[in-house]
Amino acid sequence: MSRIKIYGSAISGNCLKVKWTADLLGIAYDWIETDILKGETRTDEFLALSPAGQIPIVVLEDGRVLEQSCAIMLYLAEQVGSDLISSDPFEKAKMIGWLFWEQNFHESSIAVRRFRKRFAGLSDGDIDPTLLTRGNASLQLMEAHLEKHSFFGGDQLGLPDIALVAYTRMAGEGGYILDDYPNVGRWISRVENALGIPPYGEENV
Ligand SMILES: N[C@@H](CCC(=O)N[C@@H](CS)C(=O)NCC(=O)O)C(=O)O
Repeated sequence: MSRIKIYGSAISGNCLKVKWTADLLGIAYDWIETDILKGETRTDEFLALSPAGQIPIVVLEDGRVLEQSCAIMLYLAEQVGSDLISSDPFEKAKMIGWLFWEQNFHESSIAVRRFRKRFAGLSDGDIDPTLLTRGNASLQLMEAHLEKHSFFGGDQLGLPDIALVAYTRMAGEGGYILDDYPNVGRWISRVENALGIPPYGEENV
C-alpha cells in the first residue's frame, strides 16, 4: 500500500484507532497533527478536503479522502489482507456490528462526556446526565461480554477491540470508574499489550 496521510490528533481516541491500526498492519503514513481546539478542522484548506470538518481523515496517494474512524480501519485492514477481519461473513458482520455499537452508543456517551469534562471544562451539573447512564451501561455490557470472551473481535484481537479500547481507557477522564469493571480493566491491558502501547497516561504519543 502506498504512503497515506492521516490527519489526526493525539488527544482523540477516534484518531488513535486509525494510528494503531496502521501501526499494527505496518502501513506507512505521514501523521498530520490537527488541533481541534484551535479550529484546525474548520479552516478552508481542511474543509476542502473534508466538508464535515472532523478528524480523523485519511488522504490516499491519489488524493482520495476517507472519513470516519471505523470505515478507515476497515479499509486499511482490507488493503493489506489482515486477520483483523474474519473471512466468515457472519463473523465479519458481528465485528462490524461492534463497530456500529461503538459509534452509536459507547463513543457517543463516554467520549462525549470525557470531552465535556476535560476539554470544555464543564462541571457535572452542566453535563447531560444520560451520558453517565449510557456510558456506564456500555461498560456494563462490555464487562458481561468479557466474562466469557477475551476479546470483541473473536478469539483474538480484532478491529472492535482497537475501536473500543480507544475511549474505554480514557473513561476515567469522563468521570467513569473503571475499577468497577475488572474484566474491562484486564481486557484494556490485553489490548494495549497486543498493540504494543503503554498504559494510558504513560505514553508519549
Ligand atoms: N464518527 C466520527 C467522529 C469524528 C469526530 O467526532 N471527530 C472529532 C475529534 S474526536 C472532531 O473532529 N471534532 C472537531 C469538530 O467536530 O469540530 C469518527 O469516528 O471518525
